[in-house]
Amino acid sequence: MAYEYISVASEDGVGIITLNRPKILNALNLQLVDELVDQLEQMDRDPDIRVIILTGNARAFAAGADINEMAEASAIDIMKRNQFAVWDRISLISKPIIGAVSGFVLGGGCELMMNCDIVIASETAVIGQPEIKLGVMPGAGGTQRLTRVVGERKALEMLLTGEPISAKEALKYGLVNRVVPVEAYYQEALKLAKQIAQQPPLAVQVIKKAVYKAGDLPLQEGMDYERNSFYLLLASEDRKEGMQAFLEKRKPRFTGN
Ligand code: DAK
Repeated sequence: MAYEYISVASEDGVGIITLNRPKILNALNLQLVDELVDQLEQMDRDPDIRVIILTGNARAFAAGADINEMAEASAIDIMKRNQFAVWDRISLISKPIIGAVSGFVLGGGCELMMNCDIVIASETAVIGQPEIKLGVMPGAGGTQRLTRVVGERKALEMLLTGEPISAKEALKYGLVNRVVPVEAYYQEALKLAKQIAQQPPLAVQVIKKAVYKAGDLPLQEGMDYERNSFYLLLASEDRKEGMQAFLEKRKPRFTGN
C-alpha cells in the first residue's frame, strides 16, 4: 500500500509512524486510519521491529476525526462504513506502541493516544474530547478508555464541557507518562523505545497483554493468567540467555525466541 497520510521509518529496532496531514492538523480521515492500521500490522509482523512509536508534529498529534468527512454523512452512511472495525484492530497490536504527542490531541486524536501503551507528551499538548461541541459524543473509546484511566468525575468534566486539559494536568491523572519540553518529546520517546527494544521481545509482548488483562479479569483469574504467561516465558530461548548472561556477568543478546 502506498501511503499518502503517514510516513514510516525505523531505527535500532524501533518502527516510527508519523501522521502526516499537517495542513488540517492530522485530522483522521478514513484513508489515514486505513494506512495507519496497515502499517501497524506490518510492523507487528516484522521481526526486526520490537517497539513502535506513533507521532504527529509539534502543532498537532491529531485534532480528531476529519469533520469534513463526517459533516455530510448520515447515521446510516457512518454505520455502513463501519470505519471503526479497522480502528479496533489497533488494540490487537502485540508490540508496545509509544505515543509521542504534542499540540492538539483532540477527539479521535485523544482516542488514538489512549490506544498507545505509553505516552510521552510535550508541555504544549492540549488533550480532550470536544465532540459534545459538535453535537455528538466520542465513538472510539472516549467514554470508556478515558473513564478507566482518569476516573468517572474527571472523565465527565472533560466529556461534558468538551474543554481540553493541559499536558501537566493529564500527567496528574495518569493519562500520559511524562511531560517534557516541546523540543524534547520526540527524542524522549525514541530513547524510551530503544530501551524497551533491548528487552526480550517475547517477554515484552506477554507483559503488555497481561497488563491489559488486569483491567478485564477478576483478580484470581488475572493471577492465573499471569502465572501461565510466566510458565510460557520459562520455555523461551531468551530466558536461558537472560539467566546465563547474568551468571556470566555479560550483557544478554535477546533474539525473540
Ligand atoms: N477535521 C477537519 N479539519 C480540521 C479539524 C478536524 N477535526 N481540525 C482542524 N481542522 C482544520 C481547520 O478546518 C483548518 O483548515 P483550513 O481552514 O486551514 O482549511 C486547519 O485544520 C487549521 O485549523 P484552525 O485554523 O481551526 O486552527 P486553530 O489553531 O485556530 O484551532 C483547533 C485549532 C484544533 C482548536 C480547531 O481546529 C478545532 O477546534 N478543530 C476541531 C477539533 C475537534 O472538534 N475535534 C473532534 C472531531 S470529532 C466515530 C468514532 C469517533 C469519531 C467519529 C466517529 N464512529 C465510531 C463512527 C471521532 C470524532 C471526532 O474526533
